[in-house]
Amino acid sequence: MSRLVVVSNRVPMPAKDGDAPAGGLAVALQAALQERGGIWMGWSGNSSGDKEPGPLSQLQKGKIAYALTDLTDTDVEEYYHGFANRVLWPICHYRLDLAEYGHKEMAGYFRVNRFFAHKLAPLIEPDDIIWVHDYHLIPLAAELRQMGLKNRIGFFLHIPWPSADILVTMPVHEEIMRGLSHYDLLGFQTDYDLQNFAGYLRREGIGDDLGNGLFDSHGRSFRAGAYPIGIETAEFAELARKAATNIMVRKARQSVEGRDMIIGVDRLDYSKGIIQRLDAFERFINSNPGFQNKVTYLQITPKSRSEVPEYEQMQKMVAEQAGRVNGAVGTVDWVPIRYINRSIGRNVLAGLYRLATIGLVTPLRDGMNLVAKEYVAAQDPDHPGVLVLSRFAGAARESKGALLINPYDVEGTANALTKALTMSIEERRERWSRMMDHLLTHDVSQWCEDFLRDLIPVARLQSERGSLLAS
Ligand code: ADQ
Repeated sequence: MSRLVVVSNRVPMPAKDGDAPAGGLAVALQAALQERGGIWMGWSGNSSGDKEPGPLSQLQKGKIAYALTDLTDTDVEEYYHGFANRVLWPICHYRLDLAEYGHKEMAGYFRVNRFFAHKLAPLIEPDDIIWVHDYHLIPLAAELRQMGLKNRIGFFLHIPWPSADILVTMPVHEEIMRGLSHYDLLGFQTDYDLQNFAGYLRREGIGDDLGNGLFDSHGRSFRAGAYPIGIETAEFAELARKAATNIMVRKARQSVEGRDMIIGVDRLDYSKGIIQRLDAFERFINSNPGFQNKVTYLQITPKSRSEVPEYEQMQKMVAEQAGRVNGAVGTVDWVPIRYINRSIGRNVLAGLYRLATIGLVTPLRDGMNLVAKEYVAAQDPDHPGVLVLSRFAGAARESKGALLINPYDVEGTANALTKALTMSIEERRERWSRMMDHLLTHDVSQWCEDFLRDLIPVARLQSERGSLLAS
């Protein structure tokens, strides 16, 4: 069986005993790596200052070798903060206004990808299957090809892929698209992202959509498809069921004191629509005075990327907005919004989702949004809550039982909250089971299997199956 080599900007290191369970993606990829044996390579998250990083630090755990490299201060600034987070992230989330182009940063991005390729190449064997993750590493395959590697290389993009109109505003859009053509399989979250990719090739006249997921561009043929990522549905549902006895969950239940709870869980990021959501909650209370003192909205938002100025500013804005709404609509015995600004263990999170009557997930743009799926998986089948979900999240394509909203339409979102809170239990159950059935069959292990099945050549898969059957 071919080994699997996973490359991602950050690498989730194996959990020590007693740690909170890892997220679904890490678990699924670790399982695939454990089955085939292989390597997970990426940045350690540390800087080597102004000195060149030393050799890879390697840790063998079962059949998986974790291989990490440091980066210099300049690399971190240009590749990670500069280009990945201040150009690709805003562009892919349709925020042209926030993209900051600098030639140094663009050059740094390509340079660090070359550096990763040079660190990785000596570890690769001819039969290895390589799976690269996310927007930090788009040029990696081109760099590996440049060094003569002929392996199958796949790429999965976790964030949205924008339309051609947006993408061409990025000065290096041609190099980025050329980079993508060096993969054998490109995976997007939804068919909209795939259509955007195909639309660019057509519009710029640099490639052909040959049908059946086959594309031709820059003299290479490759496949591209939509592979919507899932969560570890059954395990997460079990975690939520067991969390009822967790002390923090019990305290949370006491503190809502019979009120309905609305929950929002997001990394602090401008793409998540947190400000619009707080506005919608305020509008909902103002238009429905009968709900005063009857609902508690819990927003859990750990800091992220706080070294980037826009994120620091957002942190202030969200805290101020929550305080302002509490001041405007709260009463002496009711704090409408509870705002928690840190990370929470996965089992407590699962229990809190289960307590909430509404999962409020309103990104302005999101590749998939796993919070929406986790909220559904955590519900009590007899008393499920309602998912209120932005139509601009990739998850909206699959969540047939959700109340879909447009997060820019504050009044529309407020109306959806009223509808959710007054929905009959029969309708809630019917909507929930439609979503849960889908999530159980389309979980993260299935996602991983689907992607690898399409990446590994059919002939090799058949011989692997043959040898598995024979053994
Ligand atoms: P993210 O933008 O990070 O991921 P999302 O899919 O919502 O967004 O995943 C966030 C994860 O972090 C969830 O598993 C959630 O439980 C966890 N989380 C959030 N807040 C937390 C808190 N306070 N405490 C603990 N855990 C918290 C990117 C893309 C998404 C895509 C994923 C996976 O932007 O669109 O769905 O990758 O492909």
